Amino acid sequence: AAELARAAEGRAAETLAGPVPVRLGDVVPAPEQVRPDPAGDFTLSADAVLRVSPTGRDVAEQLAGWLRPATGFPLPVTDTAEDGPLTLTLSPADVAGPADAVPAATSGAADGARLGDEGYRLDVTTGGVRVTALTPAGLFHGAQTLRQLLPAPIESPTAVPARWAVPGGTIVDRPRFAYRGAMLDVARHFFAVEDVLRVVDHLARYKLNHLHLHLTDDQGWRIAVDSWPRLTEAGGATEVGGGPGGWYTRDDYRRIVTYAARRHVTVVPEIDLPGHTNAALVAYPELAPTKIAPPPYTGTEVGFSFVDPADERTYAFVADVVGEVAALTPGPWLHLGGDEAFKVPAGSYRAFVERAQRLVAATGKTVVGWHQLAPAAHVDGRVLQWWGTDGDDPQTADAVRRGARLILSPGNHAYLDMKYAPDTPIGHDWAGLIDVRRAYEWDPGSHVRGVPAEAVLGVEAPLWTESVTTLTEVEYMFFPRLPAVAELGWSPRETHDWSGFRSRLAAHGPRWTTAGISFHPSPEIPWP
Ligand code: TNX
Repeated sequence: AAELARAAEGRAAETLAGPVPVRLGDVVPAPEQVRPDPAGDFTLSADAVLRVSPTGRDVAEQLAGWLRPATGFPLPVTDTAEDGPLTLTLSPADVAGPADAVPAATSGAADGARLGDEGYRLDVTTGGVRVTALTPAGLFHGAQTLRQLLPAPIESPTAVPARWAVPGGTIVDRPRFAYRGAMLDVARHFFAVEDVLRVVDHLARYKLNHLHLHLTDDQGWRIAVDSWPRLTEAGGATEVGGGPGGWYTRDDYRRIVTYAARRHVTVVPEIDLPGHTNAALVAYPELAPTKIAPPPYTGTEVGFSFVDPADERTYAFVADVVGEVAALTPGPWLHLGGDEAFKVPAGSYRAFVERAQRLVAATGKTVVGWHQLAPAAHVDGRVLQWWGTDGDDPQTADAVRRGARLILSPGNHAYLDMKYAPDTPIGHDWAGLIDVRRAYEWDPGSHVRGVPAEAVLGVEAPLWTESVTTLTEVEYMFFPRLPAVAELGWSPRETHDWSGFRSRLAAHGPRWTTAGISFHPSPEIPWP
């Protein structure tokens, strides 16, 4: 390893001349504040060391893990004894770090106080790089920014010669919305744990902090529930198209939530009720209104199945399921679905939802649901996920007046299962075609009439998987649209600018290629 590092250093020295390839503002999502200093460019050397205050150690280890393969540098992580805000410095071994070089006036408490739960400050001087934050999440987002400021070959899984230069200056950054997410439908097609972990990595790169897992649907039940074992044994063995399906054991699910937590991503589990439940009815016919088991379903229609809202056994089932899922879930949310229960009359639907909401509240979790839950009574903290295509939705606006907050997932902007163009080989078009510009050009703060920006918790990009069968296809639908939604969730409205975004995004193509991530080479983006 030492030999490799020396060789890499030699090559780096040869390429020391020339401008830094990345500009300080070339970050996705766009940072709140960018102050370039061309006199402050920093070049990472083979003897560089990461110094971190103790609570930031895990972030520093992750950053080192991203930078070691391509640089071939050892990048040891050492603790500093520093108190106060978390700091992570990356500088040559013989330099204390750039702290001394940063004028006190620009690193004062005023910025620090504004950083909040997820913000960070990044200072790059000739002496090194320093990331400062109030929380490990902030430090993690700052580390992701630093990763993007290194040249694209940093994504290489093996050592490559490059000048590992970082553009000089200061970034002060924090998110616009607290909730920034993506949804993966693991019910229509099942995705193995390893695939889900990789999806978490993709979210984390773009500062998305929630992964919503659509765990149950007509075609499959994907999460083990000990008190109702046939849900997975019988209900998990199918998927769209007739494949073998699959499900997560409790340990599988724990692995996912733990991996996500380390990357500051909160898992939001969805148990879709009362519709989208054919797989549950196959496993437990007593839940069916007819009390007769339906055949397993591997097609792609929606709206035909539902659990019996008139049977007490149904509520015992809901209580057991949400109780077990809540106990396995470290995050605060539990998503109850609620969409497309077309066969349930409005009155029974509403009564069912109100009981189910109370059962979730009893687990200590906060209810999330598709906006079809709107007519039901408010429960504390309730969040509706709006997936309409017409921002004139009086029922949802009324639910917001009664206390609900909104996650914005407009079908015609944020749905990643929509095709990019008529010739996109997979995906739907019921909400229209969604090219990158369409994914980017809308404002979550003012999208639904009568819903003020303060009621908007954030944005989420759902990926339904009726036609998406592999991780490669997930990536193809994610990239390059996921970063567009991420920018809507993170960046201040003032930075929103299509022409700037498309050129910043273009630079990510080579990064994805180097990292082995599939993407759709959208013709709207000026790929290098
Ligand atoms: C509608 S959006 C659904 C899903 C489908 C999706 C396909 C929503 C809450 N329900 O059941 O998979 O359309 O785009």
